[in-house]
Amino acid sequence: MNLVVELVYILCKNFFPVDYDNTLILRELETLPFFINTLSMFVDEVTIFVKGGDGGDGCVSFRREKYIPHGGPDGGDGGKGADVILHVSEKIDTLLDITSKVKFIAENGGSGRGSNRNGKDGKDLIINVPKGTLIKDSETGRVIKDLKKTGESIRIARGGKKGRGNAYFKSATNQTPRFAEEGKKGRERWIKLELKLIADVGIIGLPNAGKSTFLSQVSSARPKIASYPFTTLQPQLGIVEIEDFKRLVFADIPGLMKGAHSGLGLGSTFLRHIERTKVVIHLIDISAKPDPLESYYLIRKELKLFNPKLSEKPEIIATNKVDLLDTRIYLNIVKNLAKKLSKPVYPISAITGKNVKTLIKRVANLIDKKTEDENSCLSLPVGRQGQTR
Ligand SMILES: Nc1nc2c(ncn2[C@@H]2O[C@H](COP(=O)(O)OP(=O)(O)OP(=O)(O)O)[C@@H](O)[C@H]2O)c(=O)[nH]1
Ligand SMILES: [Mg+2]
Repeated sequence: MNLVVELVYILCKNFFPVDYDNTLILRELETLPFFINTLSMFVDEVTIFVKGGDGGDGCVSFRREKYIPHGGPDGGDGGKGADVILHVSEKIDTLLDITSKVKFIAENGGSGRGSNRNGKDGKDLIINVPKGTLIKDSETGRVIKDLKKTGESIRIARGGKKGRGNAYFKSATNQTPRFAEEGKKGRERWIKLELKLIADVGIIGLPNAGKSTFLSQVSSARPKIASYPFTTLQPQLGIVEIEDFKRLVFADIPGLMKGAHSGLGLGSTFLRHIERTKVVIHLIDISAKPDPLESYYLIRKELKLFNPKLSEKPEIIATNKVDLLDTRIYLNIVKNLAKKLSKPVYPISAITGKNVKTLIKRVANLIDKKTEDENSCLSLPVGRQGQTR
């Protein structure tokens, strides 16, 4: 797929031979429906139809046997319609398996029969989903459930109730009921499943900032790296080993651009992935245009517009590619940036690994501190004894 992007990019580059501008080319690319189609192939969101099985009908039947006159009602009950259940399985990492079909319909209950034979209950339909799946009602957008833990289940479409057979309705006043209940219809609904990656750290920045290079430097992940923007088309995860056998999951998020919050570029599709990260590393290409301060604010604005909470997330700012500049020059830029932002700025080179370890340590400390803070909040004596929330 990256090959396609590469080709389209090269074509566009030739189309704008003089002083071409990456952003301009990317805007043009977005107008190509073909391009958009290829980009939307990543499955982190899927809409499906789920329907519980219908309850089986009850049966109207009377015992008819030789030499037994007036055999009573013996119509059995129908079986219960099966439920559709979403279950968090540790064996699944993506929603890809669910894309094989759109409709998930659970088994109907069997119909009741004579001689008091009840219909069979439908067998529940279990759909396995990965941890971190958010279930929404696709029509209203309402969040139905956030499946965060492995082994968690939710009945998403209840099967219909069984219909009772006429034997059930026999009473002193009605010895021969000639009616039975129909089974109830199973519940049906359209739902949207969204997969949120649960990473500890999100690496964000403009396209080409060096996010994938950084991930490959700190973990054994091998995302594609190239000198054209939007090389990374879907979030890449990497596990970073920290001292004391600790591990953190880093997510390299596809490049963000101006307008990302409203769907421009790839970023908005993936911004939701950083909603759950504990910390973000904001990577800025020190050698590129716009200048570091401007590109910093550009991304911050997008985060805020997408979800103000995202912009409140603890952030570590790092200027990348310092190997391209003279030490005196890059230190000057970093100093000025830190002063203007009143925040520490880490000068790093993802390619050479310069200062990368220091940055990782800082990330680990910040996460430790955050976890400590959260734990101390949880242990506050609130409510009844033993109740922490
Ligand atoms: N000199 C130098 N080049 C770097 C450094 N980090 C990344 N690059 C180069 O910058 C280009 C883009 O790097 P990527 O890691 O693909 O950038 P990205 O941020 O993942 O880009 P997208 O996936 O398109 O958003 C590549 O040509 C890298 O080799 C660095 O520290 N120094
Ligand atoms: Mg990348």
